[in-house]
Amino acid sequence: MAALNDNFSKAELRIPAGFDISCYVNSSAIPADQIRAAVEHELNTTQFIDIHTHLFQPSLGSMGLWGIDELITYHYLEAELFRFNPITPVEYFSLTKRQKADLIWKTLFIENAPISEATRGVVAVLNAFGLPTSGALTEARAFFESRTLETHIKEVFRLAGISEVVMTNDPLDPDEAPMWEKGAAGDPQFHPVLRLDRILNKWAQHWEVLRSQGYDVQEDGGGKTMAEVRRFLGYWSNLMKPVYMAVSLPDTFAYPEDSLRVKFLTQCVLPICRERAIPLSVMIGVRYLVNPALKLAGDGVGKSDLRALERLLLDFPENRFFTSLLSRENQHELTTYARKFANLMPFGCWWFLNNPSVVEEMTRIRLEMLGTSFIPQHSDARVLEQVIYKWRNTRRTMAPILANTYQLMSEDGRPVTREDIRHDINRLFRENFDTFTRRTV
Ligand code: RAT
Ligand code: ZN
Repeated sequence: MAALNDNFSKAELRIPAGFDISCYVNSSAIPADQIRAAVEHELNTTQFIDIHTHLFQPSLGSMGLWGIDELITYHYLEAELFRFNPITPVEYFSLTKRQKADLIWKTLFIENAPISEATRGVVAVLNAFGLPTSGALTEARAFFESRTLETHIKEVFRLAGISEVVMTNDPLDPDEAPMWEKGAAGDPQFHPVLRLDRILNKWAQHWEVLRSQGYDVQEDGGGKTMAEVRRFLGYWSNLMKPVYMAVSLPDTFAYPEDSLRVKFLTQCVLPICRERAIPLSVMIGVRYLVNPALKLAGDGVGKSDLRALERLLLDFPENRFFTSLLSRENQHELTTYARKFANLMPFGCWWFLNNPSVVEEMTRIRLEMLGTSFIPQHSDARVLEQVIYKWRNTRRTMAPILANTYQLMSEDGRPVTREDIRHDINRLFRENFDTFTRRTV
């Protein structure tokens, strides 16, 4: 019998009782009517690597969010609250966390059926832990309060079918940075990423912070600024040992351009990435705070001119770029660029794109144009338990897409084997990340 992952029961793997899995254990062709089950089996038994989240290793203390009130006050749900409840953002943000959660729960889960992607996610998490999905939150709150973080993380990862997550670590976050400097212990389940938004997007508000730390930088980027920012990034790379560096960029991102952002990018970030042999992740297409009153929920999306990315890929062939774009309209173009530039790794269906209809479209385009040479999804989880529903949804959306792909291949004359499916899923959800980051595994 195939070596089923011990972490999954047969029921969890959705293998019907009496189902013949012998075609999975040798390299014989899988019959057409069993391709879908074979794909589901491999998706369910492969432990994915979650390549971009906002989760934190336990040694970073209260940075890491988890539990029912955090799940319900996720900013994706805050944005939905204002569509259904007349409360103003000012009134809402003056509430305590628990009051906010109660209001969102009442509005989006009790007075209305939770049919949106983000609301269904909370339901799926409650369901995964056997908690009530309607009515009062009392039992859910008591359950999460009774958990100890380390064992809870293990259980959450097991339910999500992931082995590791990649964090987002900001060296200019006044809460986070001191913990790294005090020597926060590393964790094999959480990989650091050096996030650059405050340097590349908000230099005017942060140059003095660097200066106060002893870096000889100037607001206009003159003098020793470039060398000093390189020194800053080198210091933080030594401290965090990031698997890559990352930045989110506006839809208006331009390159080449006579701007401080582009100077920092080309004279500081890309050289350090080359020196350390790590990729840079560029996430392009955010329209920051289109509605500032909504705070974290206030960002929007804009279509980008990808000639900027094209020039970066062309000018820096020795750098590797993970890329995720926020606009649906940019996705086909990005996939085409990946066919031109091997130093580009498209990843994920980011933020407003992480809905089954769009994920399906994007994934089909990518598979048809790139085979398995991309990374289909990341969770972007901000609250620990979100990985359970986000990865469940990914598996659910992927299964028919991949099954259809193999079906077409078989119809065209190349039978599909269990090894093909296992190899491809492993490549999509693990190996492409390991290879692109040149991680030794
Ligand atoms: O998806 C999100 O939660 C956004 O708010 C952003 O954090 C985005 O994912 C990012 O990394 O900038
Ligand atoms: Zn993110």
